[in-house]
Amino acid sequence: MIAVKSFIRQKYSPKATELVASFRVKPARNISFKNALDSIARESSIGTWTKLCTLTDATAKRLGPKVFALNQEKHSAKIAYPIELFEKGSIPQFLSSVCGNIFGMSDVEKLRLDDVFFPRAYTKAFRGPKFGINGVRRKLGIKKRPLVGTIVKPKLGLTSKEHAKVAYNAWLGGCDLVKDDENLTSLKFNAFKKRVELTLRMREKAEQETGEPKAYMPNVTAEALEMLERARFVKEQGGRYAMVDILAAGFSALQTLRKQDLGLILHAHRAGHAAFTRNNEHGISMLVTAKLARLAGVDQLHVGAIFGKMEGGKEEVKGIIKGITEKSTLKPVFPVCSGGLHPARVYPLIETLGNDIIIQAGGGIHGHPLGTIKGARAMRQAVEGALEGIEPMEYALTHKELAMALKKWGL
Ligand code: CAP
Ligand code: MG
Repeated sequence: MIAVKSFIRQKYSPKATELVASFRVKPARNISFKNALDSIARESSIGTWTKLCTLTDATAKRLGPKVFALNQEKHSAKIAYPIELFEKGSIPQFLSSVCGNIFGMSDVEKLRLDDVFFPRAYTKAFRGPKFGINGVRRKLGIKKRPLVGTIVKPKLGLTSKEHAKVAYNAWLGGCDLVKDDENLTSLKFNAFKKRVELTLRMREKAEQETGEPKAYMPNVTAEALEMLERARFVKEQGGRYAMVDILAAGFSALQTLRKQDLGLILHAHRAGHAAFTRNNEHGISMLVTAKLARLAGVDQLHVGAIFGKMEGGKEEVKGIIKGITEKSTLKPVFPVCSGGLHPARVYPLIETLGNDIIIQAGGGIHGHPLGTIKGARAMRQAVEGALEGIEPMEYALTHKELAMALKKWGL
């Protein structure tokens, strides 16, 4: 290979205006750690595989990245990129740079983007969440406790009318939020508009009967223009939320939806993320994905449930929560814990993550032996018990719906 200038620095302190990416890399055979890092830095910024007649030293100096904090044992290093390399307010352009060609280069066998630091000058150009944790709490009138939500189950198969009835039961039993499942969009047996109309009507009835604010999170995911149309329809019908499968719809469509500023709280489902986040040695971490979702402007995001059916341990989930709630020019995103949760798992979840979470259970509510209403009641009891610091077994002595849930699913 023809020698090209190295971007590696023995010592470097990134400027406050630089975007810093943390990578781990396993170089391909016959490629040194440093050469692999140089290839990554070049390809994700201003260069290519060879020395260019068209790239002046002045440009390389002004816009070139810096590779630093090398740790060969851990295979890790950081790259600082001048902010001028990034289009303000564009997630697609960021993805094409730092999450682009580099993952397919033959110089690397494995490459993992673990984390990204976005400088203030960069985050400022994004809208971020319109409501964030406090805004959502205000809308629902819930000051401190975790929010309780459900996913109408079965995932697919109910008619719009049946769907609305299940939602109603969940609200009556004590759920604050009811959402569609990720693959329920607009289907022959359950069309979007009819479902939204009927379910919102049931929401009003449930609000009147319980005296509690309730919310429905309809899944608007579709081709971008259709998705906007569906979100507008939700707004017209008096809805407060739109749910989006953010990776299926894509960040571009998500940003477009956020820019409409419809006043809807955006709930982000992350279906499909594990295709590129799960392999710890290759791909893009969920933490980075979550930070992008915050930039784009979701108000709530699935982050993992630690004790549930999906992969994702305590450290990872806590790290993601930190990434979407830490101090920034952007509002904090409400973390959503979902997937395989049931009443017995609520206590350790709250003990581990605190109160600023949304706890969702689909199977863990509609699978209750006495049905959805009692299932939702058992979940609320589990939350109440945990907030009082009473272990589920003890709380169940005086709460029969919780007792039945524990009997079915165990601790
Ligand atoms: C939960 C859920 C969510 C998962 C996805 C489901 O249902 O609706 O899609 O939470 O995982 O269909 O599995 P259950 P994550 O309560 O019945 O498991 O939140 O980790 O993205
Ligand atoms: Mg689901």
